[in-house]
Amino acid sequence: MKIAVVGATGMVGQIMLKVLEERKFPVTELIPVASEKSVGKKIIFKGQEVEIVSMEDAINRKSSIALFSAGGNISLEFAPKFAEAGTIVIDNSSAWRMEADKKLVVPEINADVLTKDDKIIANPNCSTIQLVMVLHPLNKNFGLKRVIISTYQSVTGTGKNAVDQLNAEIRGDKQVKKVYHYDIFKNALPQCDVFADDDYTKEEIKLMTEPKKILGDDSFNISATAVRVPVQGGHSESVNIEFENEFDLDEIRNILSNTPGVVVLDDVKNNIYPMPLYSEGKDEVFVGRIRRDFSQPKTLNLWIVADNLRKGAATNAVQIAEYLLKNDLV
Ligand code: 11C
Repeated sequence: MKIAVVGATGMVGQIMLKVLEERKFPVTELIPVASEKSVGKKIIFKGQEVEIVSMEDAINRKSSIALFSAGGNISLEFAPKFAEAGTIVIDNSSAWRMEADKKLVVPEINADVLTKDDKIIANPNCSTIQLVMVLHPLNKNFGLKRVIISTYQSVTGTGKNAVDQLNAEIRGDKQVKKVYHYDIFKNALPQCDVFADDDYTKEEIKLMTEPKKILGDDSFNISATAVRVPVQGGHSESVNIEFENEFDLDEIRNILSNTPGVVVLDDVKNNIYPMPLYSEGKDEVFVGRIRRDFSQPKTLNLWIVADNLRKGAATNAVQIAEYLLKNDLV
């Protein structure tokens, strides 16, 4: 299958290539696309050099699928052109996620909404994906009433320049161009992305809207605070969940342990819980610190960690492509 990767030199694009390779996706021809200054340069895929091409070139080469991770504006301009040429776009930006006629997909949860008519498919925000992987099985069993989420997000979510800023600050190098308004080393910034409506950031708004669309359920309330921390890979989330129905903690652990893609790491006697440092490079969503909130009935606290560039972006996109292939939708 001919596959284009748009944004092939970016942090997520690079992981997309790695994940396609690791999961042995049947790529017969890879078409890497990057900005004009990279056209003609080579990337390595399956041990071979492959030349980076321009957007126009890639559209004309009519790949079956294009994995996009080049930012919202590029997606808005070019995804429809790929789609017109007969290519199915799986888009990692926020451009199409909340459009009523576009599907927002986490394959383990709602891949069954996909049909042959879907030409632009949206990949959710990284912090949303790891959250819904845990919310979905709990919603099915106990009914969500209210979710309060606070995130601890790694600098890789912002991109390479943010990783450079953190590393420069660790080295004590003052010359680096700052991506954030403040130092990130030794700090915690209660701002991920820009401020939007009602003093919430765009990241918080994504966390409050995307889960309802993916779960196909807008009957529950959700409130978010997103914080950037000096972590280099892996987002963490503290989540407080009030259910409609009573639950049993062992049942919760059992349900999550049996959820494909979720790994329970919860043994506090032995100091076992998920941490971003150990989630890096892994495709699973890790959950721990599972405990009852004694301040009100039917309420649970837990802690969710995942590699934001993998399950939060590249792996989820490749899993959507795998689903399309397996179900004859491409
Ligand atoms: C962050 N979640 O960590 C963002 C990065 O809408 O796909 C991904 C932004 C998005 O800042």
